[in-house]
Amino acid sequence: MKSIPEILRIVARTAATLVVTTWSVLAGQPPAATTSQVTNLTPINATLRGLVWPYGAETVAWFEWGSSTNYGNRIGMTNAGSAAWDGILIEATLSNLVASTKYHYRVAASNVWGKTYGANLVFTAPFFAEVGADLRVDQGSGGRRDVAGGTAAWGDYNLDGTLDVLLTGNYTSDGGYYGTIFRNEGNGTFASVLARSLLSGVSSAAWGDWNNDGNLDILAPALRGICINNGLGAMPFRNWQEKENRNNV
Ligand SMILES: [Ca+2]
Ligand SMILES: [Ca+2]
Repeated sequence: MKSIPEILRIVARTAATLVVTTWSVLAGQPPAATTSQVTNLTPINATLRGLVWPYGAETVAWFEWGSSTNYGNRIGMTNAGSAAWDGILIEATLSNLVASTKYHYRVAASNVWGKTYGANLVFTAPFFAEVGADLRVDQGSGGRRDVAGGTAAWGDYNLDGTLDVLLTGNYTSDGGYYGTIFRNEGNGTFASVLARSLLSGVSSAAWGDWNNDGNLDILAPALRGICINNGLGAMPFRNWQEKENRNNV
């Protein structure tokens, strides 16, 4: 639909006053487009955002992106409608980015009157992203407790392809000893899998498959031995053995 390129001015007179009311009526023109900052930025993903004003004519919008202002890629082709005055939010998510790499992008929009590009913006895919994992101990009604003074080690104890966390230390609230495994749920969260603490004292700890059965075991000096992983699933500690270190392990 083409718009009408003119300004209407309506004049009315009452007995006492002269009233002038002005309506601006859309002139046929290309859309407006403003590139916005990316959101949900991780080492491999980023959500591109932009605002598009169709100015009353059917408009399509998309993003152009790449490692330079030559862009070279398009994503998110979207029908932005034909709103007269409202800005339309356009989003598209990039994936398979390369960490620590700088990217350029801009939003683009086109209608029957022409094409418009938003400003070029840049972002850098970070090396690391905060996943918000909470590795404190859930004490139920007592809330979560912080741990300090120990160690943390990665290891895939349940062989599901995601690294789990072995965490030791002491509670900052009362100094009590702490040691447990957090299972990596694969969605940015971790679940504590031990019914009780591994430790009877503050200790360093490390994973290692001491008996070569394919299951990672735990070495922690405070255990006075090795905690053997029998590979029995989600609550392994109940079925693990604490192997005393008396020169016969
Ligand atoms: Ca795992
Ligand atoms: Ca083992």
